[in-house]
Amino acid sequence: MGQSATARAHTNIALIKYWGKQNPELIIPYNSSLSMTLDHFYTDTTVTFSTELTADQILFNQAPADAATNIKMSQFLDLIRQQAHFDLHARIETINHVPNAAGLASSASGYAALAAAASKAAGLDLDRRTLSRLARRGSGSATRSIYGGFVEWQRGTNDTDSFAVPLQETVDWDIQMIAIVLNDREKAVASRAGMANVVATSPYYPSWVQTAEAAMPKMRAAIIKKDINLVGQLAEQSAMQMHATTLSATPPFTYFEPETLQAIQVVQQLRQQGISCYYTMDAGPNVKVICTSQETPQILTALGRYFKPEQLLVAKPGPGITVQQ
Ligand code: 2P0
Repeated sequence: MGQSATARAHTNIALIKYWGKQNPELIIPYNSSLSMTLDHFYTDTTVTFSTELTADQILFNQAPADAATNIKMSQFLDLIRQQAHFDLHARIETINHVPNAAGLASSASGYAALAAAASKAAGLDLDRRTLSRLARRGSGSATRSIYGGFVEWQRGTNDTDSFAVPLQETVDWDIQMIAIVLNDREKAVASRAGMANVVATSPYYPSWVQTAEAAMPKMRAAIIKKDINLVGQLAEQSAMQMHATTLSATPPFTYFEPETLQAIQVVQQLRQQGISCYYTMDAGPNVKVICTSQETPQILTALGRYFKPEQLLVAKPGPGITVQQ
């Protein structure tokens, strides 16, 4: 028996951030989140279940995965084996078209592609909502990478009602992001550990949950109105409110580095000159600038005074998952 399938999933950047789990095992978040899927950055994953394998084999860009990743991915495959009622091992071949250093969450596209390829290879014909729930078990942000365009992850309270829904799959207005790659040093605090520490210790955490939830209908409305300035303002607020929870944790920590503040300053100066651009940061120092394609050349010129051309990656809204057998 050798059953194979290949899936492609694109990464996404949250405009309203996911930050903190009410159920760490099932990855049920405390707050809903809203993201934009990107076109340029994606993961291709092929999964083959075979009677000839004696263990799961996992290859990233053709090199064997490290031990921790092996365990995590095998446990994820167990969820699919349980549903498919078989115990075959799998070979997983993943090619990441997400620059490793770009701070563009390859776990989002990675687990979305793995969920789609592995479930298809196992003979399960899952609809996109069920795929979104499955991807969630691998990584929270992967929940949203099943869909293209603007996507909402409705937090829910349990495994069945915590999933993403598409908000605007085809984006027919001018919005894109410039990812500024500041450095490729390994994060001192992984996002999973960072958010757990914040939930457990930050006195501001309850306020985070409340404000993030209150921002969801506002962001939804801003997207429906195709209002880049409102989308940008709300995204900036969400990012800074999320990062404030790290400073207020015990022990306190931050993902910012000096260049993060430098990039923020350039964005603020451009805005003073009348250019619509806004910043957002995730669990790392890199900054993503939300802007129009029309104004991107001017923004790239301004950023080019501080950053090299290869540090500046432009991405448009991208598509949802595709699967082939
Ligand atoms: C997000 N981040 O909404 C937020 C904003 C980072 C900051 O989702 O523990 O890799 O696997 O669920 O999804 C990054 O965390 O965490 C993330 P797990 P994940 O995009």
